Amino acid sequence: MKISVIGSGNVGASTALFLAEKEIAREIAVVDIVEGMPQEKMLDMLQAGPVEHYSTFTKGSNNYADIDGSDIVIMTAGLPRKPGMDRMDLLLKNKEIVENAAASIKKYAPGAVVIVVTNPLDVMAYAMYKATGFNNKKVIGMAGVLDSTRFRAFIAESLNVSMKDVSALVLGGHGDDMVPVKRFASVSGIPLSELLPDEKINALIDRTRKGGGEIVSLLKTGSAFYAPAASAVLMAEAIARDEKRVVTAAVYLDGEYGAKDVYCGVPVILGKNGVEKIIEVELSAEEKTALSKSVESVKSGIKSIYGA
Ligand code: TXD
Repeated sequence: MKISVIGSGNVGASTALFLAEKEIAREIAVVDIVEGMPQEKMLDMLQAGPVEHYSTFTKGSNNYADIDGSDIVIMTAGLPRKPGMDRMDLLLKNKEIVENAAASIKKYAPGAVVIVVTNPLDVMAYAMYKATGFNNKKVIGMAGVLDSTRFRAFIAESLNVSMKDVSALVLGGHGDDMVPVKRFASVSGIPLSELLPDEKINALIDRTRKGGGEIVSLLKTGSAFYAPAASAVLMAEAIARDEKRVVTAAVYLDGEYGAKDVYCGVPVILGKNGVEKIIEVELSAEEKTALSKSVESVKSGIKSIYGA
């Protein structure tokens, strides 16, 4: 198993470290355009192996040829969001970076499953799918795992219970109109509504929606990276170990949930083939409206770069 990470910035480097520590692949290649940085970070990480007890060989370079033969490619290269900058502002610049990477993935790792992290996430996943021409089941966007883990962490904190027992699902695009579904949140099977009053749940939902922005306003020089990297690694592990994990991911919709030719976050089963199945659940009228609003905003992002 070989996994490549494009981009050795905050998300890319943290992704490589989580991958190494979990020994998901024997070999990890990290490519960035900044000279010296991927080389330094991956050499440093290699040298931590004997102490941290992982046997993962990490290598950094400025050469896309080093992703050769990868089974999984995690795309993190791009510009991060700055304070006051909307995800959509990043669109054109990051599309160019995605298309650049796509050309190399096609050339050097034509059999890979690609996990896209670059923002604006759903539109960039679509751009990666279009530019690689890969089967859409093999190009998957990471956002739902992150949005859900944020919601789960806030629930655990407010109930003072273990994070491990909290389960939650956030649907929709990775934007302010994401759809955290109240009735899918539970603690060891106990519906969240039994444990917290509605207004408290609504406040946690609101904080989840603004979770990325909260971090940006604290960090000022960039956006979140530990939780995003951990979320991308969960997806890579599910694919590498064929775990059939049920998560929310941004996937290509071809009629599912009433949406067509768009990427958006819905529940899926992840395994060795990438998206093994899209799980369609019956949504309430209110949830349907929220999801279609989210789909529409991704569509307008796609339209702005691809035309009607
Ligand atoms: O939920 C999600 N999907 C996200 C997405 C959560 C957090 C961050 N999200 C997005 O990931 C963020 O908005 C950015 O678009 C990416 C990467 O975020 P990161 O915080 O890692 O940004 P950095 O630290 O600036 O790193 C980006 C690196 C940097 O080292 C650049 O030199 C490199 O990308 N870069 C490239 N590498 C290879 N090839 C090309 N063309 C290239 N262009 C820039």
